Amino acid sequence: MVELYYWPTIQGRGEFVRLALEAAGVPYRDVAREKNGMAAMQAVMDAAREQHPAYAPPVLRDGDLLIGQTANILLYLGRAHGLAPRAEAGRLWAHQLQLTIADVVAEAHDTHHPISVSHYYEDQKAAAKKRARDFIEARIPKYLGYFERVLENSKGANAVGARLSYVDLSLFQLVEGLRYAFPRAMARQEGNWPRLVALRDRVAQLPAIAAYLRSKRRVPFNEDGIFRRYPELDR
Ligand SMILES: N[C@@H](CCC(=O)N[C@@H](CS)C(=O)NCC(=O)O)C(=O)O
Repeated sequence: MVELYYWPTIQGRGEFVRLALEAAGVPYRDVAREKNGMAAMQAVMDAAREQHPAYAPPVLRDGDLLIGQTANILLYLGRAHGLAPRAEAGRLWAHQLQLTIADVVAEAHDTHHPISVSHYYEDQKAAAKKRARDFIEARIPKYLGYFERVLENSKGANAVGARLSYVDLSLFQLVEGLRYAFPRAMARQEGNWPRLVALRDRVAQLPAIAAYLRSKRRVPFNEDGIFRRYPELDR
């Protein structure tokens, strides 16, 4: 069975992988959430033991393959489980969009950790306020406006090609995360991205995803993850 290794108490970047596994109906173990799971994750992260060690979770093991980097894991799952176009141009386009999602996810994270991941939020609050203000005013509209245009240009209702892909699932998660972290800013801006919001709604209603979102397998958003609700950072 496929094994996902990711921090057990947050959605984080692991959530993009969980959504793909759930949508494709792939049986998987969310190993770090099991008993003694953190020790198992530590062992996988031990570079000395693995031929292709990962720098940071999420990590996916499928048979002999150990794969790190969220977008890389999705590249693999997309091909293996029909969640991406098969032709090279479409496959690369999906990967390109996923890497852009990774960029905005990193910026969303940096709103609460603008100075360093190694320091507490409380020790970088002033910088966080500045960073969050710019993220809300300049970066969210630039990124989400881009994804809106991608949806406008795509032939179907999905981001890439006629069928659902991991990019659609990730765009759902991006909108969910930004809504959680910045509810006021998103409420103010969402009217600018009707296709993106419609895509978010369609993904939420996919039977496999709706069932997952209702289940205990979906970790709730919280203030340890990437998308954190700090009202002082919202506008
Ligand atoms: N670019 C990587 C980033 C991985 C990453 O930053 N993982 C975080 C959790 S979401 C982590 O555990 N980082 C530990 C570290 O950077 O030292 C990806 O998309 O998978």
